Amino acid sequence: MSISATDIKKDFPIYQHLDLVYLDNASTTHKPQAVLDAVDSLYKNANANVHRALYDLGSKATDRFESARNKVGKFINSNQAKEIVFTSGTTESINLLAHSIGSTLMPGDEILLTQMEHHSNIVPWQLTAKRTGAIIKYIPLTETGDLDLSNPDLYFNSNTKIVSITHISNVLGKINPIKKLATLAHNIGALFIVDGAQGVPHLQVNVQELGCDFYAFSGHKMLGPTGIGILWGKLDLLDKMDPFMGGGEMIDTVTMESSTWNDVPYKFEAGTPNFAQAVGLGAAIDYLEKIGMNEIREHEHRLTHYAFERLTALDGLKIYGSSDDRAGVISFNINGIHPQDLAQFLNEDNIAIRVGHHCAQPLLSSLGETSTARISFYIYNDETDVDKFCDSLTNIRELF
Ligand code: C6P
Repeated sequence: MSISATDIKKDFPIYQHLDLVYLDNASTTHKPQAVLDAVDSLYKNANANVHRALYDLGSKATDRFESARNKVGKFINSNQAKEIVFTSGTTESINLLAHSIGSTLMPGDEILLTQMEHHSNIVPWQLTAKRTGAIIKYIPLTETGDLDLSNPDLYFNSNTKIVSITHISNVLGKINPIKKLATLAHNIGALFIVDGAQGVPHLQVNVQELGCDFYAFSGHKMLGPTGIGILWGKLDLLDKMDPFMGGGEMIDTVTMESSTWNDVPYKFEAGTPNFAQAVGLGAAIDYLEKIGMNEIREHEHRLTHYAFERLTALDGLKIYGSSDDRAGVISFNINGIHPQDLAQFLNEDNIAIRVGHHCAQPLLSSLGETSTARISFYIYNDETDVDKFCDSLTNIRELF
């Protein structure tokens, strides 16, 4: 069944009191009442520290927290719930990997990234490279904004130990060929990590079918609360890894001299976890599953196609990247209008878009830009939003 954005908007309190055209979903998404209720109910009815409190409230909180872990595991088809590590977001998930598997690298080992990565999938590896003497290489892009895989031997070689690539570019919206990249990485014995910040919210992700070793994503980009994210990893790999942070719950024993570690996933969850936010993420997954991830993909695909048609009809407007293999993200510039000015004028019409470098400066440099405007869709957007946005663009252009 196709999605009715008008009906969906009724589930989101923000649309009840704001007349808003929100086109900044790659940045963060709004929350349906069901997610707000789940967090509220946790605090009202089951608030106690998880895995520590030996009284009824503690059991209730732990049950809800672990049930959220189960839901996340099923949602991405993890083998077992233990493979789901709660973090604060994609950024922390990738830092965990860069710290933990990064510390096994030797001078001259190679880390392979791409030119379309978000800073969260560049900077942690730069810190690792600085610590270990490893070298970072980048797969470049073609003119259409796709990864240039015409000569993979240039990048995938026997020195490559880690390959870490975004599922979907947050600037170009390009959906990368993850299965193919996983095979290229595994053929040379490298670990394969996917930055799924823009993937899980918009596609039916099946980590086993994708063939990756690790997959990282954030709750707030998929209707969930801020402060909660996921690192999924294959159990045997997680088992072998050292912890990232030290503190409560991640240990088995502690003496004054040394410590031993708790089992996965707790080994990676030092301190009190964001359990209320995890429960909120569980509710977000329930909400998304009720709609259906394939329906969501279909809805965004149709909307993106429509926006492409309307935008390409405007003179002087340049869209970055071709329309093929694209999720609901479009970056563009208009001749003679700085993106910052554009955002301000659109804001006067209650239209929210993101402008700037989108935390992807190397990508922007490769496009020859320092800033672009970007629109990105989710389930509550429809053609009316695109029309209001394009009409406003046309008016702004006339002003300039
Ligand atoms: N991109 C955007 O407007 P966090 O902040 O940890 O939830 O996600 C980081 C991140 C990692 N990878 C990709 C591909 C991303 O798009 C993001 C977040 C937002 O594009 C905020 S900069």
